[in-house]
Amino acid sequence: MNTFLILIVLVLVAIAVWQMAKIFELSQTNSSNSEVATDKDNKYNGYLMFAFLIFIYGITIFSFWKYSKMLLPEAASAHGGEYDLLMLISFVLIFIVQTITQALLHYFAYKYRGEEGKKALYFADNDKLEFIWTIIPTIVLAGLIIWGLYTWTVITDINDEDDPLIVELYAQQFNWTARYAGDDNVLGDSNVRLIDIDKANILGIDEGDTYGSDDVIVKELHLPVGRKVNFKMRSQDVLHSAYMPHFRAQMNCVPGMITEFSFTPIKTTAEMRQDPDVVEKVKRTNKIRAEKAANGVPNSDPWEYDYLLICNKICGKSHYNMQMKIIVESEEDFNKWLADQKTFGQSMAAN
Ligand SMILES: [Cu+2]
Repeated sequence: MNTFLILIVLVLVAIAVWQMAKIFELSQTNSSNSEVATDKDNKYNGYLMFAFLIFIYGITIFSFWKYSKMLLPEAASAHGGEYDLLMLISFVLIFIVQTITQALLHYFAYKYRGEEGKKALYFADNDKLEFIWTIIPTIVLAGLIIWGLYTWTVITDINDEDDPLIVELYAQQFNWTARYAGDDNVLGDSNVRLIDIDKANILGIDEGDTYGSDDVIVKELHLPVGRKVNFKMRSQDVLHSAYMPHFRAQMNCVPGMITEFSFTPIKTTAEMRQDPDVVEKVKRTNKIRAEKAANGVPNSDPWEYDYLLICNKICGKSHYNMQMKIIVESEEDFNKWLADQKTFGQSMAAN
């Protein structure tokens, strides 16, 4: 704190000295007014414009080269492909327009730099120019927006067609719990007021509701590949967001209401681990981990890729670690796994 105060005082003193020097300079009536730019200054600044253009192009190329590998691998959900295409087209358009307009902007700043005797041409308006720069962006943006709205409508259309699997995602500071609807595929009623930790009723399921007795509560999300899943999100405390980046899925979890999202996983965890991008990422990560392990840093064992459900709303101090593993497997493996889990009715009877 002391260092900070001293720093502020030093900065303020420096500003005061600078201001006083300026006042002194202005008070000298016979000076040659060196504040007005000469042709040489303007030319110099014109070249600096080009230097800046090269700098932003350079940093763009560098970012592509260095960070492209950080992007998510190919989408693992049925709707993910179209979502990614929309994103890609938007980025490509922005990239092209940005590259051209930046070049023009900096070139004209150089070309029409201040020069002795040069006077700006004045005209009030130019219908043709205004028409072009209004119509082209209107058509392009309208196309993107209409396509985006259509995609959004398709992705967020939650319906019960094709016999979806019903899964509840329950968020609380700072973990996730999943609940399967059981044999009847209907979730039992629930309410936070019914939460009874002593009886392990952590989700507040209504014991009197017969739909709830076959529900299955788990801490690891398993999904059958190729089957549509309808998620119903709840939150116990604050705003959370269920984010499943590999499936291009995200939905806020809001206390007091049920929100929904639906998608069909199309790649099993085993298949995703074979994806060239994922293989590369695992290799890179494990190289760093091996170096850390060699230096005795704890928790540096080799990492194996898994799908994740993470929280995407800053919900408190352990938000960063609010995650749940997702395993996508064959329908057969999934059914076997689910049959091994205890139902809500069974665990209530046991308590
Ligand atoms: Cu959270």
